[in-house]
Amino acid sequence: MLKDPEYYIDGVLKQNRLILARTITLIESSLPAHQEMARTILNRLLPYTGNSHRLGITGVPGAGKSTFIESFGTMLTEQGHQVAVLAIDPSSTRSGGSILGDKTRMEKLAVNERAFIRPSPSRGTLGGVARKTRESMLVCEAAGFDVVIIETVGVGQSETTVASMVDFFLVLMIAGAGDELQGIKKGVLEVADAIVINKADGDNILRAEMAQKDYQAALHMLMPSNPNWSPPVLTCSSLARTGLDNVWKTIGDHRKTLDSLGQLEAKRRAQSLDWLAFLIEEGLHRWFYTSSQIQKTLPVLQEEVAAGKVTPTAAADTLLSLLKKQDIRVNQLPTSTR
Ligand SMILES: Nc1nc2c(ncn2[C@@H]2O[C@H](COP(=O)(O)OP(=O)(O)O)[C@@H](O)[C@H]2O)c(=O)[nH]1
Ligand SMILES: [Mg+2]
Repeated sequence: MLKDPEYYIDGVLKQNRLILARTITLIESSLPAHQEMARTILNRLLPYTGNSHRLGITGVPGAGKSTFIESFGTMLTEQGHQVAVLAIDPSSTRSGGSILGDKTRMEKLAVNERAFIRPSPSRGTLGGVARKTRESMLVCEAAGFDVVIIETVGVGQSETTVASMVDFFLVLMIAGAGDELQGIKKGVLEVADAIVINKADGDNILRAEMAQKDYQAALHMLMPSNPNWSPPVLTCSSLARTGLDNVWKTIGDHRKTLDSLGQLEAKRRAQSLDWLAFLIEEGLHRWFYTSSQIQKTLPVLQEEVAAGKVTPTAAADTLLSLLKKQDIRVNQLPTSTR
């Protein structure tokens, strides 16, 4: 049953865990009434958002993301921070296993009073999941969490999606056998604010340091996305809990650099505008394909184009002009994009 908005707003602002979780459930829900309520709540919470370190973490499965977040998050709570962890895992629907794995690897953080962990919404497109995560991040900020960590697996497009919603994007790596750069896309390195080589412990320390040099050389050849910040390559061990303080110091240095140049606000503003553009595109796309007119006409025109009777350009013009005749109202948009 839905309560009135005050219930959720007050609960979130008082950092009531149960109500925070319920609010995120509303954000994740596809029921129109829930989405409407979530929008009301978010609008009211907006003035209380923005006061956190927004951190994104990616890395291939097995790199140690969950273990890292467990150790790093615990360290931060010991220093007095309040840490929220959100996950984007586009593979979880298929594999079904990663959330369970994460729960067992974030055992301590999961019961930590100063931490809040929310696994990935298990259904939806990357765009849908990204919206939910972005809005959940805002709710966590309103609840007073001063560090929000968004975790994603290094597959598909999810890394760049996460990079576009955080202040600091960290790529967690492990020293590979031989080819250090294998399995990581160049686009990911381009958006990284730091690379951290994990599992620098035991007889792996030397290999981790070699990987560190390789990545330093690789990053050297890329144009930094911000001329005022050269992404460092660090090493750490999430199991032995070494090097984690250095990661936090780096995040602090990055923040100071952005702040001193007035770039943090600018970065977040640009991210909001990008997000708006994305939502518009996604909404238009869905609106197009769910229009009954289009659904009727598209197959016909597809056949004609395939048969060489109509050019693709003419067919596209015809389809788009069908839409132009319709009155565009927001409430005609499918609820999933709202
Ligand atoms: N030796 C060592 N093993 C680690 C470290 N961090 C994680 N692991 C191990 O690597 C495996 C994958 O870790 P996990 O956190 O689940 O990786 P994820 O898939 O990226 O979330 C587990 O067996 C961890 O115990 C580390 O710092 N050192
Ligand atoms: Mg994991």
